[in-house]
Amino acid sequence: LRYLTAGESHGQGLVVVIEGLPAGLEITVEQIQAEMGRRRLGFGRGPRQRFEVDELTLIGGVRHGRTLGSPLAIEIKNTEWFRSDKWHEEMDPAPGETKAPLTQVRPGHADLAGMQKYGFTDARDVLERASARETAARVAAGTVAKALLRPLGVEILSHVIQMGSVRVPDGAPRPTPEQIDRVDESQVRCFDLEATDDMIAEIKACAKEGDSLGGVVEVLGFGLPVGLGSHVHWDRKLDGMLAQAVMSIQAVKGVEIGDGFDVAGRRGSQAHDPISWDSDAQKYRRESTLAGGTEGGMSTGELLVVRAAMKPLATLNKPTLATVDTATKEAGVSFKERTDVTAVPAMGVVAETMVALVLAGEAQRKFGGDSVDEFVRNAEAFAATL
Ligand code: EPS
Repeated sequence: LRYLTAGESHGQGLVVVIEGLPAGLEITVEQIQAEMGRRRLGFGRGPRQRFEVDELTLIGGVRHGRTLGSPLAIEIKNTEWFRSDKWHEEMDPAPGETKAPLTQVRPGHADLAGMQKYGFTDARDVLERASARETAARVAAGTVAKALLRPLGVEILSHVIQMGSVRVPDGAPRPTPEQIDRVDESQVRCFDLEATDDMIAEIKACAKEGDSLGGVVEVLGFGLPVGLGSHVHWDRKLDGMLAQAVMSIQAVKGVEIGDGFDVAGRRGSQAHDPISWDSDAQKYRRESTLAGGTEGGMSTGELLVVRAAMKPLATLNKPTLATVDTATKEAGVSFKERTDVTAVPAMGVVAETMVALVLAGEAQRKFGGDSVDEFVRNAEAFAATL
């Protein structure tokens, strides 16, 4: 499974092409829109999320609601471009130049390194593509990956476990796939009601000061087949692939599988998930989730646990971060852009997407199949051998 996104934050829109899907997968515009709507949820997001509607077109690869096995192409129009002429001059693809180059590069963004690397004199040439707007296209692709995993019995969800300094208590119950609506109904996509209130208070206090907040989300994968990924090569290890995919999300600075960092401080006798045989279910079980559902770079069939830490957004509503003007080399503060106070709840949905894309790709590698029926048949035949 391969996919590629294109498009700038304030351009005409985004495009994603997904290649390698089997035929016969049921996909509708409404299904993709619903997932993309989940990404726009969350207290602390900026004004753009309220007016941006995800207008989608399935350009190719689907006929009468089913994939054809050909590349699936999805176009997502940017509302601001099509309902006003606001960005038309600034982002015009035709030859020309901007009247207002951005040169007060923002610390913590791609601005300065990108300008140096590509030889630009306007930070907008970098930030338009570096923006997390691009994750809208990833979520569209992730919807398709989730749809492919569903007939195998795999469900993926996420919840926020930390917002700024507020953290859900250790050992608090985790949501199950039946409870995902409760997570999405929380204004911060947190399953813990008390922590939800504290997180909202933290965001309000932060917004008042024109500052921003980071946090941690936990992605859970239920019903994984045994044996996705492999121990035989470094680049086929499932935990390695998940870490790369999740780390690639804008502003993510840390990824943990299971209790990764906590386990590092324990004795070996307390750091692993004991294995037992469940004679009723006729399957092996691990009694805890310390390893996060992978051993030796392969899925064990237990609950997959992937956590992602997001830094506070580097664009502030009240710019205070010291920087330099790249044209004059004079000291100043980073320029003001319209922004969110926090995007941690949205990042959770994007992290689900990245996990789903990795798992769907690895499930296809293991089970193959040119049609969904063949893919599922092969997975069931493998499961029967266990
Ligand atoms: C973003 C800044 C904001 C966010 C945007 C990501 O956009 P704007 O500057 O246009 O107000 O709203 O996120 C999205 C548009 C989106 O769909 O998630 C940034 O700089 O990364």
